[in-house]
Amino acid sequence: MNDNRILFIYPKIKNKPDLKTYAPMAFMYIAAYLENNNYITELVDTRIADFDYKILKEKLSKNPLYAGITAISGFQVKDGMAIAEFIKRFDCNIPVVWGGLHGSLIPEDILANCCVDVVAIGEGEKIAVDLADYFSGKLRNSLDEITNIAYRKGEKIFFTKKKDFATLTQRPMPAWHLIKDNIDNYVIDGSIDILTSRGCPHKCRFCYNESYHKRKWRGRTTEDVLKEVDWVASNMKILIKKINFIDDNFFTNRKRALNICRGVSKKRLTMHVDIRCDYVSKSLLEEIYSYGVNDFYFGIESGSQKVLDLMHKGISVQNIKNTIDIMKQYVIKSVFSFIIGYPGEELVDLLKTLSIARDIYRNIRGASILMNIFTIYPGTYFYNQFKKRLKSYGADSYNWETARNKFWINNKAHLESICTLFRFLNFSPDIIYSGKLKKAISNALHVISKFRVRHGFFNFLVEFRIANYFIQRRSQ
Ligand code: B12
Ligand code: SF4
Repeated sequence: MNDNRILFIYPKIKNKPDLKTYAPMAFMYIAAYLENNNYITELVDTRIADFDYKILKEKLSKNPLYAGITAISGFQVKDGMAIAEFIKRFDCNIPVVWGGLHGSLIPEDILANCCVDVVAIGEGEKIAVDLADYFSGKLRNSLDEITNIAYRKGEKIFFTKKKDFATLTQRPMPAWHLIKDNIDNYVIDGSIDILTSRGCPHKCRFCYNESYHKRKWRGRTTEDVLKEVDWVASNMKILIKKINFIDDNFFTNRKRALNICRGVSKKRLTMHVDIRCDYVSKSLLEEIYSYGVNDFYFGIESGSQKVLDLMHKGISVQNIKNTIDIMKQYVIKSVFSFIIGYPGEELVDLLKTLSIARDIYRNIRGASILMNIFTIYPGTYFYNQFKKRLKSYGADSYNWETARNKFWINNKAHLESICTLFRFLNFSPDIIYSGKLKKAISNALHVISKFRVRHGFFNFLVEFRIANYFIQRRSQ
């Protein structure tokens, strides 16, 4: 076994590779810590197009201390399991460590696969170093001495002591230098991801935050963030034009967020931010726009106050309307995201949501609408309520997507057609078909979706039902 090398693997997000993807943030944060402790880290990112199992074999032949796999709920877990099995078939002595949100929230599901030895629960920086010390035999005689993990010994699963999350100050900068040569894979139209904080003080019932971060928000200092932005903008072979803040809630501390935006503007970069509608005001948007924030994401979720309240979203329909009114004055890129099919939503609520979506489409230039059917993710309110039932539908870590059985919805086909309609409206790249006939059909559906949204015709969506059938068949 190599005494100081750790291999980190990102499984695929969907059953085909992406041309470009999000920066491997978990890897970079963890690698920085490992490097500080004299370990060498290597990355295999299967999400990107040129991945081949040969690459994985080659890295495994170097006998890493352990192989770390990261995954969020969905296909990535399924692919991660296949990778864990591949590793054990290649060399059953290489320990497999699993991390990320999904495993942190339901570690026992992950450890049900005997190819995974340890699950890191929560933040991984310290755990990764502790495990490296353990597997190299340098420190610690037993896994029990490492906090925040679950591990399997034979048939039994053990949980070690829990420790609270640490602060985000005085940490090494994420190890961008390790992906510098492959940065082309992670820069989308000149924009690069930066994470400035973790957690969120709100308690939306569909979100992992309440159970994972316990409503605690931790931010990095403005200076620390700007140092990273500076490094990234100056050291990449690709011209970086925009910073994509991927925080759960960037504006939790408004003063800090504004200082960061002001600082980034001095570096002549533009920015993308997510912002809650109850935080929005004309003066705030004007100020951040003047700093170069020209790309927004708003979690609208629903046009019905009743559903917003059921979600514990903590915003009002009036907040949403104000946001829309302000955004009507700009011609900038913005995404408005909706959830339909939430438990308790009735037809009248759905119609309110569609009416808001229509208003956005008709009046905000540069806006895209994301319409998704509610999915129950681990660690959320409904997961705890319906755990048994979800499992009986096969919604386990191996095949999370079967949670899409959505047993609480009785008009599923109609809701799916609505989502498909909005995908065609945006012309999402993943539904543009190749081939002349397919492209012509796609174009026609795009035109029909525009017409339907403009005039508010959301009944008898036969054409999108048929499209849906083919899209689902294609992705199987
Ligand atoms: C980038 C991103 C993506 C990327 C892919 C990320 C990836 N892993 O490949 C894309 C855009 C593809 C994506 C897609 C989706 N995403 Co997303 N995404 C994010 C985002 C914005 C940032 C993730 C990130 O890099 N975080 C920063 C790093 C540092 O944190 P981390 O990954 O948790 O890693 C830490 C620990 O978990 C741990 N750790 C992680 N891995 C490992 C491995 C080892 C070995 C160890 C020891 C430790 C460890 O240590 C790390 C450092 O402390 C988060 C929001 C957020 N702010 O986190 C949402 C988030 C993860 N996404 C979410 C969702 C819901 C989705 C979608 C389902 C959305 C949708 N409706 O389609 C899809 C999934 C699609 C699919 N087919 O499955 C949810 C949570 C989902 C869940 N339960 O896992 C989040 C939290 C957003 C939210 N607030 O709801 N996403
Ligand atoms: S505001 Fe966003 S990040 Fe915070 S709990 Fe709600 S959905 Fe999650």
